[in-house]
Amino acid sequence: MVNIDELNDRYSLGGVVKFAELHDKLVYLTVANQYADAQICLYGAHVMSFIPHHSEEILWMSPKSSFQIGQPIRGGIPVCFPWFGPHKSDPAKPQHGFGRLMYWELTETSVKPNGETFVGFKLSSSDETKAYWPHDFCAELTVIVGETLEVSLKVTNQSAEPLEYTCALHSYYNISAIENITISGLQGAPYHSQLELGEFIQETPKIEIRKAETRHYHNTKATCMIEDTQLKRNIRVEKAGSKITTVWNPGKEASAAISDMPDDAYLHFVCVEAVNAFDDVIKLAPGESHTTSALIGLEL
Ligand code: TA6
Repeated sequence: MVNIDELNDRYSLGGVVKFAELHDKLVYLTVANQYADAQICLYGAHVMSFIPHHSEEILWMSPKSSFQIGQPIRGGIPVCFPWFGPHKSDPAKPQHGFGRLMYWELTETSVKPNGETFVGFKLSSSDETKAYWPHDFCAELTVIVGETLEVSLKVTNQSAEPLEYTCALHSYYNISAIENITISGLQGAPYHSQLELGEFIQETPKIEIRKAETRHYHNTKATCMIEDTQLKRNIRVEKAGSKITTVWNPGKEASAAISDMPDDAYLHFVCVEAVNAFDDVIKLAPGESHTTSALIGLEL
């Protein structure tokens, strides 16, 4: 199990990185450096908070998140791996894979020469992962906390056979209100929606969300901007190693039906996710790796 004293002895970095228990249940670490404050839970290697100095919280965290082992954390940046959405053949397996339902091993905390904080995690195949997915793999999740937040998921195939996986950095962004924001960067991109039949093209330069939306934009590596007229800030979401961008807001009815978020949660967050899935499934030969990253910051 994860021991806070041992973690503090081995991985705390002066006042910069410290470990604590969240609601007496899960172990997390706090980062406080010259650029920002952040919180990362070791369960799921889950970034829960990122507050650049002189700004408000960038990520949305549900006040009703259960923070229980066996349940995903609601909000922040869930790491969906090794599948995105429902399992393709076994509905009994957990939605969005098992990566967000396990403790990841902490491998490194360090200070970069420019004062940014680096945090590294690893999830290796084990009997527990093989109960869900038969492959030998190593997944490494790294987080760099600076003026921007960089999150990268590198997966290496350690088996003798090829493997396939899908994944997402399922970021929830904190917004003043859904009617105050637009998302730009996806104009011209084809998308399919989970809620409407058909294939579509993003015609307008700015997406406005006025109802439940689960849109999967294809063949796009574009940087997106979440413009918030009330908070007077633009969140810039850059990505690499991903050709799908998912935009999700549950809308009123689904928000009320999801037990670990408030009924009106749909007003307060939007997800813009770096995804590999659909026509962007990752196929790895033995020994091969792939990295999916998101770089999140404020555009001044
Ligand atoms: O990324 C969008 C999505 O797959 C939606 O379909 C929605 O269900 C959401 O993720 C949240 O999934 P979760 O399993 O965390 O409730």
